[in-house]
Amino acid sequence: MLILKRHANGFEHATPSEITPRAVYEQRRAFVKALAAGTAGSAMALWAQREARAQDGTVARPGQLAPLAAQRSAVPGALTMEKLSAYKDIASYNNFYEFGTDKSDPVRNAHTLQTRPWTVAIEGAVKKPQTLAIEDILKLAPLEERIYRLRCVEGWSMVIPWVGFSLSELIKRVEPTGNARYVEFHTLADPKQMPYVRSSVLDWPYVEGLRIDEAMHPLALLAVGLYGEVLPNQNGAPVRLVVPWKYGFKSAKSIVKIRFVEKEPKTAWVKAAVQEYGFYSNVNPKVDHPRWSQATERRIGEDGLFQKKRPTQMFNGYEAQVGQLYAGMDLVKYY
Ligand SMILES: Nc1nc2c(c(=O)[nH]1)N[C@H]1C(S)=C(S)[C@@H](COP(=O)(O)O)O[C@H]1N2
Ligand SMILES: [Mo]
Repeated sequence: MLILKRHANGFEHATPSEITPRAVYEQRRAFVKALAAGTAGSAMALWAQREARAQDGTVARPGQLAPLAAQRSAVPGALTMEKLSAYKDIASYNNFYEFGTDKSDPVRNAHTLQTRPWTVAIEGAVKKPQTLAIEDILKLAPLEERIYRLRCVEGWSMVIPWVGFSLSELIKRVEPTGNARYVEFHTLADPKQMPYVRSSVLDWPYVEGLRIDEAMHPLALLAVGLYGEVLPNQNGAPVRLVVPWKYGFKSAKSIVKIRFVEKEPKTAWVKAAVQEYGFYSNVNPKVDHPRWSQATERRIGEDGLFQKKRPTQMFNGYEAQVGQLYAGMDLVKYY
């Protein structure tokens, strides 16, 4: 449980010795030993760098992914070289409305989420509908590390080292039929585990969707980890979507159902405010939100009085990879 202390400029997290479970320290020690002994592979070396940079983490961490087999991704565009956001920022500044609407709510509340047992039902227009246990999903394809920019529609961004594999790996396995033009992602909505599911902030469950060709794009990621470790609950454990060229809300957390459909899905945010949020939600500096500009963004962790806002990039910087998906489309109309 996280302890928050009052500081001059708001709340700050307690020091690691106060809150980091002993197991995490022991696991780090074992990890460093493995490195010294040379028993860690090259993928581990990458993780070592992450680990070193993550030492500033002051948020409880759920532990290593097993097996430790993540490779650097070979997917073009999947490994941005930008400075990583700190673990503590990624895991304590969250949008996960099922656990509250303040950025600091999910890290405090999401410990009630039960991530085992967990299943994902895959249904609709597919030849092989099936229900997969999380253990099977973890083995569906080799785990890869992907370092993506995440741009929230609210005007902030981070750089996050995810672990997972292309959503297309799962899609190929279930063999979509010709009627599968869109994919819907339904996330858990259990008021017993998620206090705010009783509230009416959104029409639960949180549903997101992609066009099938977007879902098949190799950059569309099913993520199961973060910084080489198990996904913290507040980041959408045990399995979530990450669509780096779209605003963050498309990246549905804690998925329980994936449905292949013919019609464009009615997504939670479109239902909540259709004049503000569209189905596509591609990051686009030229299409403003009705209440604010999308031309620039604030990088979390660089906060400060004199932080220079960064220019927001078309498709969040993934235009070379995904621009072709939208050739000839009016991106103002289809926002
Ligand atoms: N189920 C669910 N998924 C969700 C949300 C949510 O409220 N509920 N918020 C979205 C928003 S607005 C963003 S910006 C990202 C944030 O992901 P992160 O907390 O891992 O950075 O999750 C998205 N996925
Ligand atoms: Mo967001």
